[in-house]
Amino acid sequence: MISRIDLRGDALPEGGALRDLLPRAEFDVEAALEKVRPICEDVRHRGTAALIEYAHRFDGVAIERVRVPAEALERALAELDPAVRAALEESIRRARIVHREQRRTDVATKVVPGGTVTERWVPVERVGLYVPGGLAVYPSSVVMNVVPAQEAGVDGVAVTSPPQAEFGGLPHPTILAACALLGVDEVYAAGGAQAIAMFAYGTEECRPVNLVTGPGNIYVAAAKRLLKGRIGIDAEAGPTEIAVLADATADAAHVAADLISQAEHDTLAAAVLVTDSAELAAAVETELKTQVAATKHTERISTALGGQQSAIVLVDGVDEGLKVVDAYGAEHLEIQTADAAAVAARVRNAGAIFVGPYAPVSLGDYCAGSNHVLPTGGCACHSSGLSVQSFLRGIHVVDYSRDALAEVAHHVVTLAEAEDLPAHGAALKARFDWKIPQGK
Ligand code: HSO
Ligand code: ZN
Repeated sequence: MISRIDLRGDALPEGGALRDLLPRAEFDVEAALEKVRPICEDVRHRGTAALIEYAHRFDGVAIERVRVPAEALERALAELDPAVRAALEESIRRARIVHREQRRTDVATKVVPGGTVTERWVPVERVGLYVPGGLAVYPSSVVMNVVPAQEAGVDGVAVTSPPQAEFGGLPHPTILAACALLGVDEVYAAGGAQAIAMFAYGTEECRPVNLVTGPGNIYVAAAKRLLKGRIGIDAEAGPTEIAVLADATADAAHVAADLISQAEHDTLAAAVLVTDSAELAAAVETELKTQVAATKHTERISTALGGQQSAIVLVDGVDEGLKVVDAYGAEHLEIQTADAAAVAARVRNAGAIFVGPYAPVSLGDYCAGSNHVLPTGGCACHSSGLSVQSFLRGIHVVDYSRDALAEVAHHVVTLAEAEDLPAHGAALKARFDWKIPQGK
């Protein structure tokens, strides 16, 4: 059911060429752009009326307003299964522990006597957090978006999630309950591209936001690409991915279970095992067969594991395996080798790294304290997952005295002239009676 790619024997190609040998799903955001453009324009011009129409067309629900009433949030929390409540509370508690430590303190650097540059960390004023609906319900994603925003000090936190026919046109009650647990009272029943447009342009019910974060389907990703600039975005999330770098010491049953766990998200989800052990590869294949047959979402998982985006990659050794996982840049990377911590320390590209036999990705999905909104599609080579930093801006505050400016003025004038921008130099000359001090 899962294909093999054999990279043993010859030396591995470098960089891009190696990346091209590795499996990856087609996720053509560009093609979805034309579909979402009219939807976003419509929301821009007709606001709530357009959202209500799209809820009918795409979600099959008749709603009268998009903002979720406070009573619905309270009711969802009151009716939440106590075990789910306890688990969510623990997830929130651990996420807060980690994200609180990510807060930044302002740094004032004295460049010269009388000349200071301070980096002031200021939270974004208003953010919109997207929580997907689709094949599963993701209250855990409410936690992963809201906690870093709150710990960053964002005042205006709004959450949106698709309306569900089953729940009278509201988002899933567990999502509403998670919002209530986190103290978020601004929640909308909107999904897809139209939800991103609501956040970007604002409607009668929702003031526009500055930044939108959170994963979604291809239309959500396309709308983020389209509206980027007007709003900030975290990333254009693609289907979820797990890569496991394992050697002969790994437990095949655990490796298979972990690959299956992320394949469960989507038929396009990617599961990639990189190993130097042909025995482990064979044992994992056997395990996959029995475990996939025994699990609930067999069909979805079989499609994901059998897709072109998933594979078992055979390599000569752990060093070669490291090259492969770096070229791949997985959203989630598990290291299941001897001396896993030392191997993990050598990884350059991954959204999050899970070290050793007792750190499965599922732990990180819910309760490790780490964030599960992570870069996909190889973006881990240039981007990070969601954190407090995602919701902050570092503003340089420049404060120079007359003497400090006088000391450097001639250099500024020289550089301005070298760039043929004499008016830049004039802004300094004007401050010194048009006579530029020659510095020390
Ligand atoms: N693995 C997903 C997050 C998730 N898993 C939510 C379960 N629920 C992307 O990191
Ligand atoms: Zn997951």
